[in-house]
Amino acid sequence: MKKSLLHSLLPAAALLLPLATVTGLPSAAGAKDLPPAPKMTKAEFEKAKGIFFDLCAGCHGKLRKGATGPNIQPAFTRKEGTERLKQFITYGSPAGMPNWGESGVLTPEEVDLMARYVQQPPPMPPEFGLPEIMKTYQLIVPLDKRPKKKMNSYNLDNVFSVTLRDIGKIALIDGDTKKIITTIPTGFAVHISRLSSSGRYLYTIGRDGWVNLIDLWMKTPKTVAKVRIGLEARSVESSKMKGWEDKYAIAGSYWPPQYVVMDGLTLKPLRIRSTRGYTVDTGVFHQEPRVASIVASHFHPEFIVNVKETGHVMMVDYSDMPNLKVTDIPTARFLHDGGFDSTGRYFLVAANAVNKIVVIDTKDDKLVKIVKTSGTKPHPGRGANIVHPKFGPVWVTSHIGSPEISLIGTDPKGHPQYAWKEVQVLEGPGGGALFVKSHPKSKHLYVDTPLNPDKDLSGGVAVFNIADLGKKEPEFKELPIAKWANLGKGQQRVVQGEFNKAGDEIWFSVWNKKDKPSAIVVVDDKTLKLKTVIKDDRLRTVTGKFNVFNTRNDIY
Ligand code: DHE
Repeated sequence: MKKSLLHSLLPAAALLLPLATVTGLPSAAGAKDLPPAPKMTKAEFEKAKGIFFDLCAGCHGKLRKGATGPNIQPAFTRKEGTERLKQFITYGSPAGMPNWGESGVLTPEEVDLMARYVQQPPPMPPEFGLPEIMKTYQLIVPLDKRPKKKMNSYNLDNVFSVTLRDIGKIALIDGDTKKIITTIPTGFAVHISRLSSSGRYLYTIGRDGWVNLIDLWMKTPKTVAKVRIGLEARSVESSKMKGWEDKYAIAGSYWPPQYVVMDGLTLKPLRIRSTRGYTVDTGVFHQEPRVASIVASHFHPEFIVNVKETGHVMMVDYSDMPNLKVTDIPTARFLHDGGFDSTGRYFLVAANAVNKIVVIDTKDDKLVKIVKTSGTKPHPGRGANIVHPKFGPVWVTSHIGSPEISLIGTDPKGHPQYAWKEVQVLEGPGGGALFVKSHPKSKHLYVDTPLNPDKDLSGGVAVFNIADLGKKEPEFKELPIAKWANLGKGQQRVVQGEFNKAGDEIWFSVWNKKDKPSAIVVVDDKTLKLKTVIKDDRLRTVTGKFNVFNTRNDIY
């Protein structure tokens, strides 16, 4: 199948918006001569503030200065006016703004509310430092009360931690039997799960900043410690360097902009650091440089902390906790998500608003290259590592705002002529792509498009045969994942493929609204046929899935 451009699928209303709004470039001048903010009652303002936190702050920032999404401070929004903002909120945009109204997430009244809210000055959220964090800290099961050996018979390396986004839980699913082991209450809208290096402990981070530490050795795994490290967060990681396995954990927050290093076995906060500072290019002070992805180095006792709005990559050395050393690598602004190359030495992270991939050498602690991609807003998740028939080992990213899939050479020794270059651009099914996935044993590259407004595209997955990538215009096959799940009416979004430990099956979430069950579709990687659908009333708003073995070993 050939690509169908996202632009041709969008309602005219979204395309009528000024280019600047769609691309995220500021279009408005100063605040003077602006129309006044539309009226809102106090109750309306409070309701809208909650919706903004749940749906909008992630892309636009709490202070609305923009990152993945454009600046929507009153200087810009009041120029657009309520009616145009309503169209935008209803239909979304080609640059990745979801169609909140059209997809039924927001009612027409809520769309109107939000259009008026974003024209009011943004409220300043409170700080949340160590005293506030310590008040939330709970060591539920101390170390000496935990099992001395594994108390269950699960094949832990093939367990999946599954985000049940809007019900504030995760589900642990046995990858061998496909049965739910248990569901565990966590922070609201867990964003990711990460594993300790040994595979015994699971860390989750809620959008509301709660970190849960779950002991997988218990008869039925449960939370043994928890702490709230900020008011809004997306990332958590555990130390992976040899000799430091399971020793420390780190979590970064969007608000306040800070990261907290914790004891890996108890979550006791040890150090807290602000990320407020200056942008790498313009040198302007930023009040809200949010912590995006965090990974753990395999070469040094370091966490790699990516600061979004200012574009700094911080190599946080945890070997001497009282004298925490940080190597600051200036890169490009709006760092978001990323992952390692197949050797685990190079970390590739998307500076998504400027269409760039930043490559960090975690052995030499240096910036290697900043690679421009051909698409709009690269969004790799952790990316996918495949061996290309011509270019050798490459790392892959999809794009939120356009159909291009970029392949970047990652083998400076074996294929130096291709290293750190965009060596190929594949035409995917459309924009709205979030995650690519492969596995060292797989012959396929999978690309989802959950944010595409077209129901078939948001409900399907494109698969490229890696052997075909040497051809002139490689074509992809589309798998109708949402149809296979057969969840009934509505626009379900198929999101984030995740392989099992053996690398012979890939799981996709079919993300439904909260009042209806979601499902997980398991595909046989060899035949690309449906293997099974995991359905259960407990599976609500299923999004991310994290296989224990692949996550703890950075296999993707
Ligand atoms: Fe994510 C990873 C931030 C929206 C599902 N997401 C990440 C990471 C960041 C991030 C910083 C990398 C964490 C790391 O590796 O340490 N995500 C954001 C946002 O700011 C954004 C754009 C808006 C928001 O309000 O949160 C956003 N993300 C979403 C979703 O809407 C998704 C699809 C559903 C959901 O659960 O919220 C979603 N994000 C994910 C998933 C990962 C992720 C599943 C991990 C992918 C992986 O394979 O590691």
